[in-house]
Amino acid sequence: MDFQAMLKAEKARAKAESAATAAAAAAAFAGSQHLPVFNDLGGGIAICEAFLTDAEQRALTTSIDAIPTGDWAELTQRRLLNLGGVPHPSGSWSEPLPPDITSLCVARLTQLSAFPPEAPPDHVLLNEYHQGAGIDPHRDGPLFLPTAAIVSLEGDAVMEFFTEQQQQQQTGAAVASGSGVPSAGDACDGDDGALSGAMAARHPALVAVRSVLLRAGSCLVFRGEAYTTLRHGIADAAVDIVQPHCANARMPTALPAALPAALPAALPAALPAALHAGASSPPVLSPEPLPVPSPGFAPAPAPAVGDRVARPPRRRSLTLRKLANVANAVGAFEVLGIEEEAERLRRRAWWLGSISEKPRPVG
Ligand SMILES: O=C(O)CCC(=O)C(=O)O
Repeated sequence: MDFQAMLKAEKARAKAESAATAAAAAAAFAGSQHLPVFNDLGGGIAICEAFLTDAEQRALTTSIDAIPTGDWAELTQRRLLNLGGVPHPSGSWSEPLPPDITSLCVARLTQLSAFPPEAPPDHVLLNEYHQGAGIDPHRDGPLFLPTAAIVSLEGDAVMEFFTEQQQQQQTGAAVASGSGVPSAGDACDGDDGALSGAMAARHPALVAVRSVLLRAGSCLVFRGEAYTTLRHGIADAAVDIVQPHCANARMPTALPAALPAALPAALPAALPAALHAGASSPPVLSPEPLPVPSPGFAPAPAPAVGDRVARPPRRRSLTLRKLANVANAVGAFEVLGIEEEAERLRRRAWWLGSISEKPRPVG
């Protein structure tokens, strides 16, 4: 019996089944009267708590599982996969996105006005974290237009947005000492706080100004200065503790009303109008559970400040963006010539070298 062939056939069957689920879900979504909503968290940051149903998350997980291992870039904390091509400063080489990501994520993001229909995201960075691993504070940079959407799969984590101390003092909207908003290192710590302390020591000039709990199935969008000026990152932690500056947490009645001022005043509320629906002065801390849009898209209850949220054994996220400059659009089934393939590999090697996290040592 040829077990390799059986395994391959089983993977292909599972992939076809999840693609069919994704297509059916996308069709149902397109015809739905009750769409999920993005909640504006202020400062160019918004979250859709229930962007994907459980069945849609499972469908995406199955198709990600079917991706050959060799395509991934193995780093110390996580592994990464470019879908949609290789970003590069002298022009990216784009490729079509997998159909289930297009139908479940890209179409939905434009339908919910997170991206304009004429400029949908065309690139996905797939992150897969080892348990308790995070990602250092960083900016996504100019290879993409300044809007990012992060879809979380398989478990929860807290994302922090950071400013530099000096910049924060200049805007006059600093997180005042004693305001209750912790520094970068306190923002989401593990069981004993030691890990977050290590993060603070590595980045003494950064201060966390806002955090967002990313639940499995949610989609975070940030744009404008939240993309170009702030850094974002996830602490290494077994457990996240929801802090007072967590923008999608319930506000305990005892908290001072001044907390929303934590984000620098200069940040524009730059999200498209649809993301601002009903929020002329967007609430930063939501006192009520978030609205329930439709069956299948019911978000989990909003976390409360102080809640402990365990990280999953493995967390995946899809970062969807639009490439700023495409030099070569490679077709889905196009076979590259030797020279072209060598150039694609050179660009991929550059991309790999541009990631600050080190590749995992071989062996
Ligand atoms: O995994 C996440 O939620 C964050 C990913 C991220 O920051 C990135 O891809 O730039």
